[in-house]
Amino acid sequence: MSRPPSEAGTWVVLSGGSGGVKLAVGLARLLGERLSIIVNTGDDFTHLGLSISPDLDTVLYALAGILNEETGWGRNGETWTFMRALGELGEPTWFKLGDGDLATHVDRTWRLRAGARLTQIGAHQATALGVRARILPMSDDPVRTVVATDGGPLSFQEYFVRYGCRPVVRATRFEGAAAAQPTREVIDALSAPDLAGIILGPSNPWLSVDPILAVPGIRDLMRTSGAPIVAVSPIIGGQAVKGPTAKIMAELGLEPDSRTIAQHYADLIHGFVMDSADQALKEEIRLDAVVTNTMMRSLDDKVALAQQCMTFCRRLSEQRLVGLRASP
Ligand code: FO1
Repeated sequence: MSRPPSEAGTWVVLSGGSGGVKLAVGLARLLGERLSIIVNTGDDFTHLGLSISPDLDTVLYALAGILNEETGWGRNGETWTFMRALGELGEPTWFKLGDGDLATHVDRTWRLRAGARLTQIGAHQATALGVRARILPMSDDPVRTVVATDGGPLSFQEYFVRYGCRPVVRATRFEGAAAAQPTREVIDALSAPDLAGIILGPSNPWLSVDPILAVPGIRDLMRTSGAPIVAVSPIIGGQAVKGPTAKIMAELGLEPDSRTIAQHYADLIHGFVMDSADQALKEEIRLDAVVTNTMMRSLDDKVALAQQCMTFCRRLSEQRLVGLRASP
């Protein structure tokens, strides 16, 4: 707990494929190579023989400035010749792979088969596309999110893309997590002597952040890092900005609001960031909380929220230093 109360140093953000990515873009603008993004790989799957890592792809494209902002996945200016030709062959077309995007998956697939680690491939692709922040898969070992629905278990991409999040969710599990190890790059990022803060991005806690926290060792590394940990709520006024977070919360019997998100992370975080629309809930959150605009429409919004999170972490560090000095 003896971190310098400063925005200098290194920072970590945990991200899935939607809100967390936007915050990562803002943080990367401010921090460049001083930012490590630990990315969920529970959504990964093998499709048509290709190793697809959707959240790594989305983070990569967003930080490289080539993300299709309309869909929130895939590359902008994409063409679809491959998908049309695939359809003509009678092959499955429910999961759309654009022509440019295809290169990312082919590159990942052949490199994995040649013995490279997912982390090394991510670093290679990030460097190739001019990204300075470190994009780190949570593990090089396979972890697969399975969504238990009323109609039976579904792999994540079947639930999310093929069935459009329509099935009613009863539980989630992360197959392979218990045997997975955090990579040495993740361990290094979370145990860096100059680590100034850890931010849980506004991604879906149940589908995107929990798989990261399920990798043995990651929670403990976060706790023992001594760095302040803050979470940003993905829920604004009872609604998810994008995706099925609020729907899943209701299906799991939870109140879809920021208070529930804060409770979900309560044993791990020191501070909570919530939207101004939820100001009325602040008193009910038993954590140090910052109320601000968390809706990230523009790059300015992303940078502003990133700055707020960093300032919040700095304040939490200062308070803890003061607390330490005051204690006998
Ligand atoms: N999401 C969709 O809703 N439909 C798609 O066809 C689709 C294709 C796709 C291809 C590559 C990739 O990296 C991501 C893709 N996504 C697609 C997004 C993705 O599957 C989900 O948004 C994430 O897994 C949730 O974070």
